Amino acid sequence: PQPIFLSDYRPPAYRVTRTELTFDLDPHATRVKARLHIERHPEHEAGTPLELDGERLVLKRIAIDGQPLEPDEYQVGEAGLVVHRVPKAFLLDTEVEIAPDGNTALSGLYRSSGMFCTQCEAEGFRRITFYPDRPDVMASFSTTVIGDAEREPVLLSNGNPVERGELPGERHFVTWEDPHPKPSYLFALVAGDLRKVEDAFTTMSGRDVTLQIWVEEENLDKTEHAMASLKRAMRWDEQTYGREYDLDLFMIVAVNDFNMGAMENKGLNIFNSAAVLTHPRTATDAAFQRVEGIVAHEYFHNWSGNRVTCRDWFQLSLKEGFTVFRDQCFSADINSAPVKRIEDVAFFRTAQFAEDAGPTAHPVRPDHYIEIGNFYTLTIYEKGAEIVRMLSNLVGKEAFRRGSDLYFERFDGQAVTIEDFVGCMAEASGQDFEQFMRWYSQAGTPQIDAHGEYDYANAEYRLILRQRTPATPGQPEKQALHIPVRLGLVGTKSGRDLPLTLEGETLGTDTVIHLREEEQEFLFTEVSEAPVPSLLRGFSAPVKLHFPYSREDLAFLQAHDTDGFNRWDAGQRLSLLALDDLIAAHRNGVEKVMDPRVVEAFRVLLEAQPDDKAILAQMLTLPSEAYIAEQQPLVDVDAIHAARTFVRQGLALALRDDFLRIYRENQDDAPYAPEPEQIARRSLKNVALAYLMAIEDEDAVQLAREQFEADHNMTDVRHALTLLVHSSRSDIADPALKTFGETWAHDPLVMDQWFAIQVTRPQPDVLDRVRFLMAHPAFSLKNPNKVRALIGTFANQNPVNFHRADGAGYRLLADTVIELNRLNPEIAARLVTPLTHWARFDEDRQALMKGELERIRAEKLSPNVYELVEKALA
Ligand code: B3K
Ligand code: ZN
Repeated sequence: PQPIFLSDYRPPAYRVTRTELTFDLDPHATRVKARLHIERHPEHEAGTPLELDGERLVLKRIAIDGQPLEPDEYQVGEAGLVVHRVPKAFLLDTEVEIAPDGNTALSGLYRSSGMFCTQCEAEGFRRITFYPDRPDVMASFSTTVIGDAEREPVLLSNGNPVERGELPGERHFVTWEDPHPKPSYLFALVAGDLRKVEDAFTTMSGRDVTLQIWVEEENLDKTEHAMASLKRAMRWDEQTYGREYDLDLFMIVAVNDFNMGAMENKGLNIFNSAAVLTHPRTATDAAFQRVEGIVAHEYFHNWSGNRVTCRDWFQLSLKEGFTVFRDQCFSADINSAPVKRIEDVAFFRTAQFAEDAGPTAHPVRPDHYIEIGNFYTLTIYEKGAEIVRMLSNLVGKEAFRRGSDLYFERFDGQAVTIEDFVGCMAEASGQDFEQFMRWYSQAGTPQIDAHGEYDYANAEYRLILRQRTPATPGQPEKQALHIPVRLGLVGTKSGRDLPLTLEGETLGTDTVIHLREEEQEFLFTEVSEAPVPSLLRGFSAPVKLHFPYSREDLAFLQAHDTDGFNRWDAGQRLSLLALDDLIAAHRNGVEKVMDPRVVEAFRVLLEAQPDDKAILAQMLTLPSEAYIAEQQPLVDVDAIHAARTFVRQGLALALRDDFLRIYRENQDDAPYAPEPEQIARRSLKNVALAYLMAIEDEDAVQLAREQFEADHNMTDVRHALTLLVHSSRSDIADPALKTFGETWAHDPLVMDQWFAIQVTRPQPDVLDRVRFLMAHPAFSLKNPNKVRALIGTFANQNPVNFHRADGAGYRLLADTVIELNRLNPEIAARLVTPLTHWARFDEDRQALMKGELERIRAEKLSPNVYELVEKALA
């Protein structure tokens, strides 16, 4: 496979203005007729051949303006179709045959639980018909779907239904018309025996929109939350961005087999059932919140992605970074903003930083790729969102809104670039983003080394910031970025934010300084008392910040910082320092000693009256093993696990009564609701229970058992079951696990949780359990959710067992990747990721991990897996 380069971009020679499709559905042999209205772009000369993408299509008929083509007038290859000579403007008719049943890659038209469905982004449409399958070709679509009246009573596609009728042989059809020009990646079709839940929404200009969620019959009771979330998202986009929905109908369909979370097809969003279905008994609080966020995300794409789309796939972050930013702000607005920020950043610093530090590190706008399917990454999505967030903070709320209005108006119906977006922000604010654009082209996590000095005599505080971005593959040298650093100076005497004066300018108590050079000094004057700086408030830039804080400084900030995010972060930093010592002690075989300052900091937290329980729950949560690993020069999974367990146990022993009290105070029998207040109580209560279970306190074991048996809601049940299964109390855990598995054998989404709970067990017997569960009747390698729940969870969330010294964890993963490479390359490529981080481990493990990568490389690989393995072994 050869890479594709951004610098090779050329506008299409031919555009399609209108696309008329007819699907005659059949599981093994679906016929697709396409009539394309095609025009040559005036800049291209007559005689330019027409090139269409197409994969795995059997061509049955081809005609231009009604004239069938002779065999020497065109050529069909592995990647598509070339017609040597075509007129300036013409109608192209093709008919192809495809086999949805054999489509295990879940890209193009495939079958899931007996229904037909599609996934076209990024390049799946070429598996449906011959087409210029690129986002800068936008056409209006008419789609006629013909299906079996009994097997497929419901026939859906994009837009509005305009005609339906009966056909001979128990067949029927529906014709859909989508007036909004769209690229092929937004095409969708669904056909099957589905039921709907319907609601209505009146837009801000008074238009009535019908909302439908289509599911299998047994899931009809799991749609309420998604529908409520959709309506909230529609209103929010009107109020926050002035964006209104633009069709009479908006549909969501839940499918069981789906490579990603969901897809924003015009008017017909297709969702992984895991990203849309919820019920208090089957879904956790986290799942409710995830559904809310994804429903909103896909809906927001209707403007940021569909009405204005990407010129080419290098611009993917144009729609994804912006839309993630939009969904983050939405969730922050309707839940707790600081908690949302903490959760997002905790995830970002763990997972995106790891991506940046590995062999697949790439810029938010990559300049080349082999397989675009590999670029739906944390960098494109989450780092892209952080960049949009910085832009929004730099220009301010109002200019950002003016800029986004300008963007949506100017580029409506067009396929554009990241420059177009940033250009609108520049125009709306009058600011210059030339240096800022480096955020899009430069890969890697920038690091800031900071230090400060207080000059008592002159009442001055001198802050020195130095930035450097480590080399990443293909980018040895880095340039200085424009990094906005939001900060305050917290007076050590008063415990208050001090007024800031910088170069004679008074700036309030919280301000942003702009680091643009490699090194810069900021001199704050009239600083009346010695401060501790609170830096990078709210995580104002996606960087690693090093500052030589003492543990006393951190405890102080944790108690006094006015920025909720930095209060949390100070606690994390304090825990990390203590964990560092314990990791070293473990490695050196020295006795571990608990840092009393950590215990003290936790005691203060537990004994204060919390004003926000959700934040308190976050503050009481230690950095994850993965995040601790991120901080280490060389990852020692066993030492990290031992150290973290030691701190958890130390805290539980020292603060047992507080944890018990917190648990009891936050128990709640009220009927379940996924509301911030209830969620906060549950998370606080469950954090407390987890600490007590770390020492297997007898009271706690009983509480966990009762919580499981009370069966009040899935959040509590799953948490209790997890704690029991992860403990040594198999006398209680085993029967509970059995009950749970039997109760929910009929519900695939709950069974996913049942798998995940078991494979995260830290005990060394878990690998056998993984193998055993892979043979369980509820498991299937063909279902991405199952693969993620069992294999993905094991490899990513059970470091001590995945990184077993004998390499058995690696072998299991590689075996699975090899099998999946044939079935579903996109999922196989995602799964291989943990092995690509081999450089972070000791030599023995490195050798084992590379050995497995080489074993994978020896296979006949899909471009997806090939690209990752090549990069990892380069
Ligand atoms: N745009 C889709 C991504 C689908 C990618 C499949 N390879 C989901 C989303 O970001 O909303
Ligand atoms: Zn998206």
